[in-house]
Amino acid sequence: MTQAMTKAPLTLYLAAPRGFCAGVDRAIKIVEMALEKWGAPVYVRHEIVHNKFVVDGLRDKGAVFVEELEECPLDRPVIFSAHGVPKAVPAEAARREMVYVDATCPLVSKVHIEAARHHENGLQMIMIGHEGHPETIGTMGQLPEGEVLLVETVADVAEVEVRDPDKLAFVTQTTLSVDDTVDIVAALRARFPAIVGPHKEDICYATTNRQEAVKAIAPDCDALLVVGAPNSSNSKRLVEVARKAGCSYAQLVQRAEDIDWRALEGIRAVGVTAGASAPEVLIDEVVAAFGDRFEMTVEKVETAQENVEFKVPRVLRVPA
Ligand code: 10D
Ligand code: SF4
Repeated sequence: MTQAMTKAPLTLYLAAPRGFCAGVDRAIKIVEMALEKWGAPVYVRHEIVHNKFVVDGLRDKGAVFVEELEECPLDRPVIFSAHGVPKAVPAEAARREMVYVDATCPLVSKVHIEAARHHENGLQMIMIGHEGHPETIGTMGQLPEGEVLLVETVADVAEVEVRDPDKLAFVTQTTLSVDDTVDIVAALRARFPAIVGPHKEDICYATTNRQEAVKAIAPDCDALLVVGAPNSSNSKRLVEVARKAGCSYAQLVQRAEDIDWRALEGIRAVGVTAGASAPEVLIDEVVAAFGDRFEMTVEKVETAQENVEFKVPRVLRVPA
């Protein structure tokens, strides 16, 4: 006689906002519209956003992903990723007379402009960001080599050697942990009382909202999964935020196949969210995988509503 398997009950807290932000949405549209306008291949410098599923989908449509401008032929359009590029990159594309479209998120470009303005006003720049991340490279690359000092931690603030403590300004990466950044900014202001900067930091609305939503669900979750890629800064921060907010088992998963079901045995409540570069279909896939294994009740927990939209560059809005 076969025994009917009964599924264990599970509450799945679905965080909102989660997933795509306005900058990611715009960047993907830029590649799609460029393919429509110019046909394939269209080159993209760096992953347009940090998500393999998105990148693979665009590659299937004719996008070619490269890391350096030098890898692009002169006679095909090139798109710069949402994370931003050093000033030298569009300058070189223009020198080579290439057609290029900048998909840098307008909220990242805003930080570029801030950095340039402070520099013109004679202030030395400090950037709070993660070393080697393309956004950090892009923002630091708005000013001449060596002009921007990078700090990653409170400990770095104590070490940083500045030209003149009275002539300083700071900017930040847009995808940092809000809480960690409060401490770093406080350390900067304590050591350099004259430092000029944004009111708080340059973390964007999408990063802030996704972290807030995670904080709202994490204390009630036995486990929390963040749909996102291992190279996605904002997604990795969501895992850290979940752990700090009281959910010790918080993991990044790219897709349902990455879920470690053995580690989830016996859980009663799981949280699901997604980084700003993770498409909703992947979140649906993860939720459905829980539905297959548990008697699942989904509870949406919404801590903010978003209605931000960015236009694509004009060149793509006019016919070829
Ligand atoms: O690594 P990341 O969080 O900066 O980038 P991702 O592509 O995952 O998400 C979009 C965020 C951007 C483009 C930086 F603001
Ligand atoms: Fe723009 Fe923020 Fe999205 Fe980055 S995470 S692309 S800054 S909206």
